[in-house]
Amino acid sequence: MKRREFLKISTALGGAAVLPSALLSGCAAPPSPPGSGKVTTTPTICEMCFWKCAGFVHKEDGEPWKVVGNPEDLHSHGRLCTRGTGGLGAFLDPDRLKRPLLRVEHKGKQSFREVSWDEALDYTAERLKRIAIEYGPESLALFSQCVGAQHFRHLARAYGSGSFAQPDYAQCRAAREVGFFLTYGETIGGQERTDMANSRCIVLIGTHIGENLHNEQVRTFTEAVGKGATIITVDPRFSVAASKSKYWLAIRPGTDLALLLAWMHVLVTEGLYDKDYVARYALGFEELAKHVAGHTPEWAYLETGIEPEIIRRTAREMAAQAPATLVHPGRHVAWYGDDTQRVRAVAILNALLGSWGRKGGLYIPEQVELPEYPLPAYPEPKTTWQDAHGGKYPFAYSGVTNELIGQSSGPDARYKAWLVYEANLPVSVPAVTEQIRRAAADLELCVVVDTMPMEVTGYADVVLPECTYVERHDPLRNDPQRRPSLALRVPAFEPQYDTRPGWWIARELGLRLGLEKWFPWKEYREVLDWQLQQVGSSLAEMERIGLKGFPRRNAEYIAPGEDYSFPTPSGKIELYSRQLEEEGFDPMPRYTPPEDTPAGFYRLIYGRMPAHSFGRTTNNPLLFQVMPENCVWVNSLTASDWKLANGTYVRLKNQDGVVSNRVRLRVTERIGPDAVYLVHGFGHRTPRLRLTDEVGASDTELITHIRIDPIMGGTGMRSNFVTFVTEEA
Ligand SMILES: Nc1nc2c(c(=O)[nH]1)N[C@H]1C(S)=C(S)[C@@H](COP(=O)(O)OP(=O)(O)OC[C@H]3O[C@@H](n4cnc5c(=O)[nH]c(N)nc54)[C@H](O)[C@@H]3O)O[C@H]1N2
Ligand SMILES: Nc1nc2c(c(=O)[nH]1)N[C@H]1C(S)=C(S)[C@@H](COP(=O)(O)OP(=O)(O)OC[C@H]3O[C@@H](n4cnc5c(=O)[nH]c(N)nc54)[C@H](O)[C@@H]3O)O[C@H]1N2
Ligand code: SF4
Ligand SMILES: [Mo]
Repeated sequence: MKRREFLKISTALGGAAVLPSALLSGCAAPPSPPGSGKVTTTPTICEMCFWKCAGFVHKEDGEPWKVVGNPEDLHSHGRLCTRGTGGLGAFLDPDRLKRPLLRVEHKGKQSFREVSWDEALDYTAERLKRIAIEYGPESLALFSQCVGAQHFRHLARAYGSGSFAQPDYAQCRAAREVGFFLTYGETIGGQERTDMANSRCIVLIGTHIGENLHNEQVRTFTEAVGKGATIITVDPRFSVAASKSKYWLAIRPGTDLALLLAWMHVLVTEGLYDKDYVARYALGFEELAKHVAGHTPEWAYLETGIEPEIIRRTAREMAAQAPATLVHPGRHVAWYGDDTQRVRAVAILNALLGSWGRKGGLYIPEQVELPEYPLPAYPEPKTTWQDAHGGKYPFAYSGVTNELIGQSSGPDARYKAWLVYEANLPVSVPAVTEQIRRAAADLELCVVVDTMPMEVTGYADVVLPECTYVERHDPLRNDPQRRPSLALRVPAFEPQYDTRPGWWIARELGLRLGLEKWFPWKEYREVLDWQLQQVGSSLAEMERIGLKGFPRRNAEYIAPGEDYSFPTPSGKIELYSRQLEEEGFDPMPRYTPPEDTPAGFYRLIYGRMPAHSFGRTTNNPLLFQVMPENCVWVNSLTASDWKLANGTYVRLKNQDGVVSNRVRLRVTERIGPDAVYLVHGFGHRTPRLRLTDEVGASDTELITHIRIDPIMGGTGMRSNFVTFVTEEA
């Protein structure tokens, strides 16, 4: 076959685009009130985002009815968000992948052919075997996310690969984890250990809770607001959280570190920090005091645009409520390329307030001690993702997507095969369009396991359609949290069409690759039951209750005056980081101003909205109805300069000349005149997503410039500027 062309899965393969009438609001009234038939409930874990709420799928007379939260679950507190409630839309989406697809070439033209599972799996395994012989198993790169990623990580490790990467590392929260790890010896974790329900003061830096809709985060934030906590929101945009705040600090984008240093300056110079906590637990206070001495609020004003008096007043409010003051660690922190240092400043500020390990600050989470199913050790790969980094990013704890993608083409390509599970790389990893194209042309094999015909499938040789989360078993959820618990996902429905669960796909590939000793079980249920038996439960019990709580072993807070050791090299909170210094980085967070905005351009910022998760839900027929397109937020002064009217369509053009799809204008005072805002996840370009193809603008396409964090490889994505193209829009 000639070089791999980007293929859009054609509509012809998919069948008619008829939505089940029950999904269309206002259509045929149900024959009887919901719930009056025979109702069955099955435990599930929501897969509509990464938060993993436990819940139940309700069927009525065998038909899908609704998904609800499990009241025992701290992630959800019994309530699912908009997207979780729309979860059945993923199951019912008529545009789902339905059968395995194989890239074929006929008379020089490439297309996908529907094939049997045997043909797709035999083909994949045969290629993988050849690749292992010719290039070594290390030449396989795995991109995978979410709960089901474990099945494919297991397969890849048994095969002999050691190269793993995922967009929720470099494009998401990794700088936060590294920043906190360097300071406290522990990360924040996928389920933030924030004790907001008990906070009396919460500081949100960027993080836009309420639009960013992780259930427990929203619930505990709301509880704090309800109890009258002081909320301080730092955001160039008047976010939903800003609207609940006593202080909205409309910061100049990219200058947050200046504000953080000035806050520390106030706490230190006014003696408002927690002296006992710092003396007892922290190392490097003297150096910190020296470092922040020059960072006065007056200095920060020139950088941030926030008045010195407001900086002082907010610092004093934080101190007044400490240690029940939480400076929220944020989540998506891949902003400006100095993100580990900015997050380090957040970590240090929390230490000055004495809030780590304290009620109302950051509590100490625990998880269940759950044994792994006994299996032989994996082969030791000769090279791993660390070699792909080539000595860069010394504090990385996972592969950086961009590096692995970049090393998948050309004569010296490190990677010859890709296995992609639940990651839409062309949409989730900005600024690599060309590298993805080159990789796709050069790879010996590209396998994509997905539920939808997303952009990433266009680069595949083989597309393996996974059934949706309500049709499968998956690994037990065992997240570190306030009260340890295990949660289970079991299928509520048989896999529809010719789709299969991830565990089955991984196992079938494993058997064909001669890796049967790593797959001694027939059904994943056996693994789940074995694990549950070890902790005094069983699959039968969990199939009934869905979630089981376990007692904590240790306290969730550090007691006042407790002799407590932190898992850092010094055993202390490292305000001054020798670890960074030894690798040649600034031991204290040092501020560098952002670049100037070119004349006639506006900084592109982006974020979330409650109805959607990234690009994965925009075609969901239920959620599409809630929010069918995104719009671009533009300040009214900017709009009047450009003579742009609210509600009309424009295109955005970035500093490199890339032009977006048409996108509707939202003229508003809620954003300053120096930036524009887009909700991420729209602007799909794949006709097989029939509701959402070409609808709205893609922030990813406009993010052609990234700033890489030298400490851990995070890809700062907020150094892009756009202007308006108004003709024919
Ligand atoms: N509904 C919904 N909820 C989600 C998700 C989803 O897809 N949909 N995704 C989840 C995931 S994985 C993540 S990582 C989180 C992401 O959610 P967050 O961690 O909250 O994301 P951020 O990028 O921190 O926040 C975006 C906000 O930052 C502001 N901002 C832009 N530039 C700057 C700046 O220079 N300084 C400051 N202070 N603020 C700035 C924007 O105006 C916007 O309000 O959301 C999670 N929750
Ligand atoms: N431009 C830009 N880029 C970003 C962000 C941004 O705000 N702007 N946010 C970043 C952040 S914070 C994150 S966490 C990442 C998220 O990155 P991704 O997780 O890659 O984002 P999604 O668009 O949700 O893509 C998930 C893919 O999984 C598929 N999928 C959904 N459910 C299943 C399933 O059950 N099984 C299988 N096999 N596949 C499934 C979807 O169809 C889709 O192809 O993106 C990052 N990239
Ligand atoms: S926060 Fe919403 S989408 Fe995410 S897991 Fe929970 S219910 Fe599902
Ligand atoms: Mo994320």
